[in-house]
Amino acid sequence: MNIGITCYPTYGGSGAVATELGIALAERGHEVHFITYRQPFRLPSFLPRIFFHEVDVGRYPLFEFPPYDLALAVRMHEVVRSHHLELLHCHYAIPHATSAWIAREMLREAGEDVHVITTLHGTDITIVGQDPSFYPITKFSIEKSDRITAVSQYLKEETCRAFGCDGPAIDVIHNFIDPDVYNREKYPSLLKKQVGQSKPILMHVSNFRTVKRVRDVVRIFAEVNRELPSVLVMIGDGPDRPAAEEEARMLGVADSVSFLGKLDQIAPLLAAADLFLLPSQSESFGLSALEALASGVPVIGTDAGGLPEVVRDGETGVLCGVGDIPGMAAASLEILQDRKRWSEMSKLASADARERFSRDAIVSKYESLYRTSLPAKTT
Ligand code: GMT
Repeated sequence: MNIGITCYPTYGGSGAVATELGIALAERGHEVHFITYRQPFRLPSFLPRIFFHEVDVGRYPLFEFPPYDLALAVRMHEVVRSHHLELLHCHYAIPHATSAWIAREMLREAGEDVHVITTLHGTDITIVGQDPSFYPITKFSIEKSDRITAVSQYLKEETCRAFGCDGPAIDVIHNFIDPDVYNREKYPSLLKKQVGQSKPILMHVSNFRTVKRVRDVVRIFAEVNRELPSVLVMIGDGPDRPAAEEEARMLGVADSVSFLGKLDQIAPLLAAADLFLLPSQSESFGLSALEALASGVPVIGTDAGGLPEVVRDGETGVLCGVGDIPGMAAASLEILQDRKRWSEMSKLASADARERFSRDAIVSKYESLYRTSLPAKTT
């Protein structure tokens, strides 16, 4: 198949999933065209059967807000025609599903067609999509997609609750990991060398947006560190990083916290971690938690949204209420101070991630969704 993929190229789960899906599809012989404003962060510079089409938003002095969604629609329309794409797979509804709808309408005017599949990832439904400025167009664009997928059962139910269930049925296709990449045994422990072999390493990876509650990460760590000297490694960047840094200074733990910024290759770092902290306000799935589990790192997080579908509470991690810092700190200490329990959880985390979320099985689900979505002659 010739497939177009549009996603946010920036640091974040939806871009990571879209890119890794595209790479896996190309490995299976499909031709994959990424259409977005920048090369996606997890896309290496060259891979066979993968093409990147940059969306150029023309600047004009009149535009305080250049219309990216229109430029994207035009680029989608052009790439569909020039590379004979059969489907456009949009990751994150806003504005990608809307641009795809425009591109498809333009094609239909000329007697051509393309199938539009939208994968809902999280805040496109739970926050941004429900903002009154976006709600009607989000609902419209979802309903006009040929097929819709959601990355968790929670997100499917939330979509129906917030937007109604009038559009196409929603298939739940969970996110995935490559078991060869997220493998603890594979990497030398560079991080342990840097931060000290003896202290447990707690880790957090995110885009540091408010929804991630990164100050809670530091607060949980400070409580753990008081009883069990440890280190906290913060990976990623975003609007709340200064607040997290300030929190670390205020709580007197700044010397034990390293902010490493945005990094592409997370697996070697996860391989050195003892616990992963994800105390999010809302999390439709929690790809970073899955990557941690697959690396044998138990997860301490919140029972918000789709996280309970990923983390088996009490078995591969512990989930507490949003903002329950004492609860998350106590659970962290309990696991870190009992190495036998840690070891059992670590093994189970890695096995469970492999059993339920392996790349091959999940990519096959997308492939079969594509096949059943397309008219018989093109499959
Ligand atoms: O919805 C977002 O805020 C963006 C998105 C991203 O690009 O990181 O995150 C969502 O999609 C991820 C991949 O499917 C999920 O793992 C995250 O849980 C989800 N984020 C939220 O729901 C806050």
